[in-house]
Amino acid sequence: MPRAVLYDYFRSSASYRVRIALNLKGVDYEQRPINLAEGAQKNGNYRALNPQGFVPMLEIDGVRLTQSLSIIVYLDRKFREPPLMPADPADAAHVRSLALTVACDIHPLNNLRVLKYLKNNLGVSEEAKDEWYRHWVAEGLAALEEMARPRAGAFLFGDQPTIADVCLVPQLYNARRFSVPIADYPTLRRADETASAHAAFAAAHPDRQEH
Ligand SMILES: N[C@@H](CCC(=O)N[C@@H](CS)C(=O)NCC(=O)O)C(=O)O
Repeated sequence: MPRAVLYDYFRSSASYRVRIALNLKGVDYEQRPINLAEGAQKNGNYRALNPQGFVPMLEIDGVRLTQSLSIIVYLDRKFREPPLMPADPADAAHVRSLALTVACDIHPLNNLRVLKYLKNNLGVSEEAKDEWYRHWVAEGLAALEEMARPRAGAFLFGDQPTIADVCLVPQLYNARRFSVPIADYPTLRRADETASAHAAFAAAHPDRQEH
């Protein structure tokens, strides 16, 4: 019997973050795919469970959790090993700020509903929409590279994966998917490469999910 049920979508980067965290913590889970391409997130049954109509959502220990970072913090507090945040408060603030740069400043400008709104409601061309995407991703990743570099190791902070890597890897997957150049971000690429060789990250990859 799986310990948890994850409502996700294979290409959703917020879902990808939670899959990585569940794998790192060794939590057994069952997936319930919500097909974003078909608009299943807007379906009344799903909205009744999650009024925002987003994935991911996690049911675990008799509670229903939304918002990927909130879910990951729950997992980190509930399952102590391996810790996804450093113990030192200043180190933890640094790592959290790397994660939030991705989750609050890059990803929300570029997710499906924003891109759809630009195109369908504001009449923005396909070309301008792609330019919007590339602009915000490039600006965010450039800042992240500078922020992470001084304290990075094999991962974004030192040599163990943290919540910052959990957010980075899906964002770089998306960047590649939409042909955003990432050559100028050696620190981010190194962390991504290290993570890709880690079984917990590899098993969470979109290509390894059923859909
Ligand atoms: N802040 C939320 C963002 C969740 C989110 O944007 N999910 C996207 C997929 S990555 C989604 O469900 N989009 C549905 C839509 O745009 O209609 C989190 O971190 O969980």
